[in-house]
Amino acid sequence: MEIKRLTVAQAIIAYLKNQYVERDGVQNRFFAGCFGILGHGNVAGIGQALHQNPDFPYIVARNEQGMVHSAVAFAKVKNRLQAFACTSSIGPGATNMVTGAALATINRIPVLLLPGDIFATRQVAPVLQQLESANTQDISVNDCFKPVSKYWDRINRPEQLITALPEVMRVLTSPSETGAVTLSLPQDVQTEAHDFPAELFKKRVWHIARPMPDNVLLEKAIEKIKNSKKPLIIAGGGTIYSDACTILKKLVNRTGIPVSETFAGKGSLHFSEPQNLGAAGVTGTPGAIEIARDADVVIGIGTRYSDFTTISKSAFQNPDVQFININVTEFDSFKHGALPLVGDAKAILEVIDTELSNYSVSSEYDQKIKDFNKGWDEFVSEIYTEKNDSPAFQGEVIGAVNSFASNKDIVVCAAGSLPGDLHKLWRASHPKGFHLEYGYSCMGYEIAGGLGAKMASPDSEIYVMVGDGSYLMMAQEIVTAIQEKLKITIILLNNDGYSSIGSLSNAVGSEGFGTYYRYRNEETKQLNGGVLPVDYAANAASMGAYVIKTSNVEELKNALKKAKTIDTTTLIYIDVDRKKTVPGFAWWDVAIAEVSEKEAVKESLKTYKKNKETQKYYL
Ligand SMILES: Cc1ncc(C[n+]2csc(CCOP(=O)(O)OP(=O)(O)O)c2C)c(N)n1
Ligand SMILES: [Mg+2]
Repeated sequence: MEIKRLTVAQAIIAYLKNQYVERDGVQNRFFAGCFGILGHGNVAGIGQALHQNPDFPYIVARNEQGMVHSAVAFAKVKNRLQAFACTSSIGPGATNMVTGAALATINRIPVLLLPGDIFATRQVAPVLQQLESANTQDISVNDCFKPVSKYWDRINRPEQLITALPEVMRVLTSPSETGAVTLSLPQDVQTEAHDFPAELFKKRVWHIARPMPDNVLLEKAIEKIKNSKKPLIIAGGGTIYSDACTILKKLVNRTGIPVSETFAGKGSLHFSEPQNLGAAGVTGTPGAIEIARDADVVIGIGTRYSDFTTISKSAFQNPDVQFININVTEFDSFKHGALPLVGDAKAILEVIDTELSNYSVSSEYDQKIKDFNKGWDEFVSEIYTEKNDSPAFQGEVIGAVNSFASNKDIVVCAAGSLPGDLHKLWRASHPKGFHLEYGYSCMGYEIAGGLGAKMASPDSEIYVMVGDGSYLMMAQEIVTAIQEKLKITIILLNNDGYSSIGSLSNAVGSEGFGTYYRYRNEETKQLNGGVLPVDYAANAASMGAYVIKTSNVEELKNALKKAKTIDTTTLIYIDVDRKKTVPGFAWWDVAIAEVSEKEAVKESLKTYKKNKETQKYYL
């Protein structure tokens, strides 16, 4: 047997460099490179290996959580066909990645995490940053990755790599299993040499399959759709990852079946397609909400039915409603007592399209859907129409960005009041243009994510829309963007704190408590003093961004034009009105205090109990 003597770290990099994926005959290298921050837990191991492999790009990030976000955004834009590894030191460097890991797993996006770990030999224990346990030595903080990883392993002996690495690839490239994969690497083991079989480092191509479901179930599903009077498709992220958008359009244009879109699924259908009802669920359009309420057959494609999609299990009120779930993940396909079609969305829709060649919805239903599509577009136009107030209306700010963006550009967002407004309003014109991380809705994803999106799609302008709260949580990857000469355009909407949670707080009777960024008030002892003197524009400029300050939407529009001519990361600052909000059309189950001294809470509880009556189990 031919052998190659390498350290564990060198073997990992050599292996990663030679992994490829292939789908529909198109092949590419799976790993685009490695993000990292070095410390004593990886500098002599993975750090050394990266140093001697300059053809495997290494990108220094500023925060480990941020680099996982960048990696996830990259893989999301690449439809999960390409990904990054992330290396960290031990202790805080490693645990900083836990949030990123959970985010990757919840959104089903591949990322390989390589946290350094404590010495396997244990001789020097406790090493700097080691959290000791009095009842076992077989544990470290890296065990925190277990519940948030789809595959977790610790390499205590070099030869364990030989069986671990193929498992890493199996999971990362599996459309149903993918998410965060964690390979915990004790800092001594990383540097240990071993005689590896040379075959381990040969080019390997992982085929991304398009599995088909059971035939009997498929026939049953087709019968159900044929017999349905009020069908509805809910397009989730899986529609886009499977590249099923073209067949979806063909199917619905011909049959008239309406489509509503989840956060991850928005863009599955061009906004102007007559069958597009727009956003589904809590942040849904009136059309999507009404059609879901009465639907007799709901076809969920690549959706995990989060509470935002199901309006906290109250969206579907037809007593005879039945679900057909097309999902590559068995777990999701069985949700809501559905007829499960476990398999690839594109492949399944192709069969359904053929089998439904004589099916179409009634002309009355067809017209209703078209009217909803048109009516909503008019509503959006009204919101987007310039009023030019100062502070600006967030809906209008979204309108300015949406109208300026070209049909290959990407909007990135994750948390706050923006995601819901974007979900409702944004006119998505291509499947990758609406980049919302709303699985974990993690404040701080936005800028780091924008960077990853730019790496994946260099020809797109990346519009990161971020609130002041999210910006303050994690803006430091601006420096990484400057370092890599990657241009993203950040639109920072300042509304004096957490407007989304402020509205929620009002709705639960708590008067916006704890959601303003204010000085502590000497008299009330509460955080309701004057506005804090934070200068966001100066903050971004200090990291190297080109900054444009605006105070109304007209100035914002000019700033967007200017930003397009700038070739470096740019931040456009705008104040927005916290009180003027885009209307909503559904409730969301956020539990209310059952007893309280506050009248407003008691009132909220009454409405809440009424809403609760609409919730259903779908068995
Ligand atoms: C990491 C993290 N912490 C807390 C939350 C809960 N949360 C959701 S939105 C929000 C406020 C966001 O503020 P900002 O970015 O200013 O947006 P705005 O609500 O003002 O639109 C908070 C605290 C979260 N989603 N993520
Ligand atoms: Mg805010």
